[in-house]
Amino acid sequence: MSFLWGASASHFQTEGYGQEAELGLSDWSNWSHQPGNIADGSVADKASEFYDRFDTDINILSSLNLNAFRTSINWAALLPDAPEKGSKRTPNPKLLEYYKRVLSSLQDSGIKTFLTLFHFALPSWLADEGGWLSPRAVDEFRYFTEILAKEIGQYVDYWNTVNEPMVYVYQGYVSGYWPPGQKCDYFSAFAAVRNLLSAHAEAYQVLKEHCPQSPVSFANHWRPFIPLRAWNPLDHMVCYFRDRVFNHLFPFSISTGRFELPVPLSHMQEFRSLNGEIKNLKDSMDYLAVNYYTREFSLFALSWPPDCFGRQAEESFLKVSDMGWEVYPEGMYKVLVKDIAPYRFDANMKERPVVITENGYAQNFSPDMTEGEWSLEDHERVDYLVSHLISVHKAIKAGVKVIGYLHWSLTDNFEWAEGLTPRFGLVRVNYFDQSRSLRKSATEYAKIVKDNSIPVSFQLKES
Ligand code: IFM
Repeated sequence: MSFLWGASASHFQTEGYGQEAELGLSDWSNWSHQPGNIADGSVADKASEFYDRFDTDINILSSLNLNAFRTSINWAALLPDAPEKGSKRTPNPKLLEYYKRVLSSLQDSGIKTFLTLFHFALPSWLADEGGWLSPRAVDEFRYFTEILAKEIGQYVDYWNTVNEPMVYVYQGYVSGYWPPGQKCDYFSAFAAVRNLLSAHAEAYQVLKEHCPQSPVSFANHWRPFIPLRAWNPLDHMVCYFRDRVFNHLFPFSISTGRFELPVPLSHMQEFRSLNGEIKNLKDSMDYLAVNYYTREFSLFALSWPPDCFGRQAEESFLKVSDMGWEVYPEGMYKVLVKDIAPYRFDANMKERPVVITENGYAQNFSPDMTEGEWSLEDHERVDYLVSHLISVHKAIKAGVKVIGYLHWSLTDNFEWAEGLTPRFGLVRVNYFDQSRSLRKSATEYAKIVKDNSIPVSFQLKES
């Protein structure tokens, strides 16, 4: 099989499904319409109009020589109603038809499909009754997965059950920047993680039953945590703790089949009730889906009671993107060679292939920008892309079985609480008329993909 070169996206950030905002179908559509929740005041009602323009975007993928694409399914619009006791609902036929058209045109263009089932947006009715804390969430997710497996399973090459579960719970229950907007609610955060693990395990079973040929995983956001003060043992402790929770809690639970909070949480009465085995969880991961962007300096923060999560340092030491994220390609190598090492082999010692399912660089440009050359000469993104690909290549040479790289993102899109301003696209979107323009990063990426190698000039620059 040739290397998978692709791009990644998600439905809410790109789709612009008309009725979603109009009828308030998802928690994110409602949240983004409440004043103050989105930094630049924008909404995702139209986003990059993938719903109406997927043909154009698939043609762009092909023109860039890409052979893989990842997106997600709009759960909220597919199954907008709460289940009545005992009865099952029919999925929105128009939307199902749309996904069939998207996925089959990708296949017809020779593009492998990666499909994410939960990428941060919940049906409103489920969010209203507690989201991932609702006792119905896991069953509903299983039902949703079953519909997709039966209806569109034939078009999906790789499944991702859940995207970045720890980012999701952190933003929703600790920072409060995302729905449900709770701050420092650690118990709910970990209870949601437990239910997300159960949901993943159920979905894995369903997909194995209906689509046994397609590998299933979840996408983990990996972020190396670095002690701000190398001499300070408390900063080291904070980093150790953040790493155990943010990077490892989900994959470690999958490899053991148990949910175990790290010390000291596991000694606390309230949290202890969450620990324990999760049905069907053990080893439910066929490949490793790695999202990597940056590293994070952390430090111990004085507080009572002591906060074992510490806090993120404000300092940065390298060039940063407009998200404030340091450009640290060495981190990609570290993640691939060291951090994911405990999960590279399944219980039968079969090696799991690795796919970089996200990696990208943002630059801020107001959503009001229209015609002109702005942002097209994106040398910073080219440097980011190439330096990270060099790290991926080094990891392959070191023996890691990386089979694909999907850049985040194909087009500019809606960056959650930051709105439409951060532009992650290889392809610029002019939100005024939705026209697409290739950035320099797109054409450079297309050349790399065509040659299946990084030009020597870039490699020399790196060494
Ligand atoms: O845009 C997000 C995506 O939805 C999940 N991973 C990180 C990206 C950039 O923040």
